[in-house]
Amino acid sequence: MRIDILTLFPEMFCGVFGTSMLGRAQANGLLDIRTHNIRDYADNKHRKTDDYPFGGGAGMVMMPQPIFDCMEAVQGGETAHRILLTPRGRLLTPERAKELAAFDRLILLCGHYEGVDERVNTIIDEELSIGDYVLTGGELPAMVLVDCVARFVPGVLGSEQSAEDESHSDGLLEYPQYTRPANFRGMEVPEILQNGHHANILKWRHEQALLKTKQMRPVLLGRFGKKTE
Ligand code: 4HQ
Repeated sequence: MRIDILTLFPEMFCGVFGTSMLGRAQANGLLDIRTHNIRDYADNKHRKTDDYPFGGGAGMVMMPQPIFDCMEAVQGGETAHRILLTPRGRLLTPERAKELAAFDRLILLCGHYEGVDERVNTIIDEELSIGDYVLTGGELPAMVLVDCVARFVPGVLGSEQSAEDESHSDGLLEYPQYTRPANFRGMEVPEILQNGHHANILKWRHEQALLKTKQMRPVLLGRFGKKTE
C-alpha cells in the first residue's frame, strides 16, 4: 500500500515512519509512505499558502491553488482514496481503519491554521477526525491514521500476530498482561496465568476485558452489543 501525505510541515514526519513496525513494513515493501510539501506547489512568488478568510474572522485559511496542484501532481492520474484530516470529519474507528487498509493508495491532506478553503472538498473523498479535540494541525492525526491503518495491512504486524486480537477489535479493552518475574516487589502474577489450563485462561481474560471495559468505557459495551453480566 502506498500512502502520500500532503502537508506544510513534512519535517514533522522525519523518522516517524522509519522505525519499529512501520520501518520494517517499509523495508519489506509492504508500505510506501511519502510526504509532500504543499508549499512547493504554490504558484505565487512568495510561495504563500494561506490567506485571510472571506467574510472576516480570526486566523488564516489554506488557499486552494497549492493544494489542488499538489494533489494533482501526487495522484498523477491514478486512482487513490483521498482523506482530509479534520475535527469535523467522521470519527476514525477500527472498522474504518480495516476498510482503509484495503486501498492500494491513500492520499492524506493535513490542514493547518483555521482550516482549508471549502472548495478543496471537491478533491477529497472522505473527511476523518481522530477525536473530539482540536490540534494545531492535521499532521499528528495523519500519523495516527497511518499507524492505525498499517496494522490491518497483511504482514505488517509480526508473524502470527493480527490486528484482530488487539484492543477494540472485539469491542472490548485489553485484558491485563504479565511477564516474568512471577513475583515483582511482592506483586504476584495471577495464579491462573501461571498454572491455569488454556480454556480457563481464555475465560479469565475475557472476564477481565469485560470488567475493564465496564469500568473505563461502558459505552463501548453498548456499541458492540456486549452483555455485562
Ligand atoms: N486538526 N482530527 C485543525 C485536528 C484534527 C482532529 C486538523 C486541527 C485540521 C485545521 N484532525 N486543522 N482532531 O484537530 O483530525
